[in-house]
Amino acid sequence: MNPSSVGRERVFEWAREEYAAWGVDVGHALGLLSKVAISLHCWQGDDVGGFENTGEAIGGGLAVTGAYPGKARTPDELRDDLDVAFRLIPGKHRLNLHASYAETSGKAVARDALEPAHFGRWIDWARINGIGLDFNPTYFAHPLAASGYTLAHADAGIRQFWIDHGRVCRRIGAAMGQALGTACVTNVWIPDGSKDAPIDRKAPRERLAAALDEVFREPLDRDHVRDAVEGKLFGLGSESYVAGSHEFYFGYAITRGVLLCLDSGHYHPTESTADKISAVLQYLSEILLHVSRGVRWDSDHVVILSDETQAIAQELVRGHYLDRARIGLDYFDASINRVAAWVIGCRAFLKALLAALLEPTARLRDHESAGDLTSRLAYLEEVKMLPLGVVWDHYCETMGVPLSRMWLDEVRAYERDCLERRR
Ligand code: RNT
Ligand code: ZN
Repeated sequence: MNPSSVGRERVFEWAREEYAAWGVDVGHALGLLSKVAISLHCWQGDDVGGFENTGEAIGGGLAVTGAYPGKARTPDELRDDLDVAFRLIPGKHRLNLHASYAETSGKAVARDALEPAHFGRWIDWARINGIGLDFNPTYFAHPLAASGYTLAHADAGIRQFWIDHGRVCRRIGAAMGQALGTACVTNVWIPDGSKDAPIDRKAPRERLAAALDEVFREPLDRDHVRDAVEGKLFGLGSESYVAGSHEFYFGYAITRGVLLCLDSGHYHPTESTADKISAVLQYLSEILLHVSRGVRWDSDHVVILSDETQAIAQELVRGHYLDRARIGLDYFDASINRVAAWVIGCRAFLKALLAALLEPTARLRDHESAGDLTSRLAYLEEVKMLPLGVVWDHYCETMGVPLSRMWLDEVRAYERDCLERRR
């Protein structure tokens, strides 16, 4: 032990006692935190580009802004970048892939003809690194999505193409889950909607429900693949109507027994995603979270330790929901170093979880049930001053990742040695 780590050790002992005085067991909290897997979204690494090289615009109402140099241009570069990010995040996490990240050896493979073999290198990489995979069919950046409609399209042929895409993606998800021994969440998000107010809100939703039933028809082992559906309020170009709205998918998930994905950028800005967790989990066995940060709209800013992020983590912990929620990140910022963006967002959500795990929840709840709302508020505010950062540093050190400040030096070194050469 060097002198500074001896100092840190003492400070940690003091912090442990501070928490103990509030009835909180720091060791127990850290044990729980180390079991949480966050699914890192591959698409932060290349601005949602994927590797189909069709020259197709991203579309689907998704927009990536910024021109920071060094984005991954090939699957190998993306994996290199992910290796760096994973080394700087404490714990064992997962990778969330999109179908458009298939590796087809230079051959054009239609999205309805994708196979597990096209993700073989991703699966090998995940196995070597002990990382679980999650998956998503890609319903954007494609000529047959250019109208803004996919699974809810009025044309039966186009609808069928996208149904078949969904089907092959579930099989790919199942192959990933089976190969890695951990169920792959395969999440369906489609952009379908319209810029201006439609006369017919009903028919696209009827078509969507029927198309989803086709996508999910084949029975697959839940130990290999878990289906999820993700709704949204609006997108660029679908400001007035989105077929797959929150209500649509909430009902769909309940009646079909699939996971509901709550993306924290997908609601009215004053609506709380955190508040929805205990509501929807009354009726669903599991949910998927896309932790994101909307700034004025679904802007997909990098996740930070905001009140909203903390509220989500608090709900997961207070409700004992950590084993009923699969957690993924979903944002894309091309204005900063993309590897740093992964690390910042993932570390921020882990900090939020740590804060929630270190909350003296039982005590606060006792005050609440006794009707002592003064103590509840007073102590909630005092708890904010507890030495969270000391415990976080200790956690990073014991998990073998750089402490606060230091991780960015590694990203900078990687930027100098690798990313800058990509110009
Ligand atoms: C879009 C959804 C969706 C996408 C990814 C790329 O609004 O949030 O999850 O961000 O599939
Ligand atoms: Zn999302």
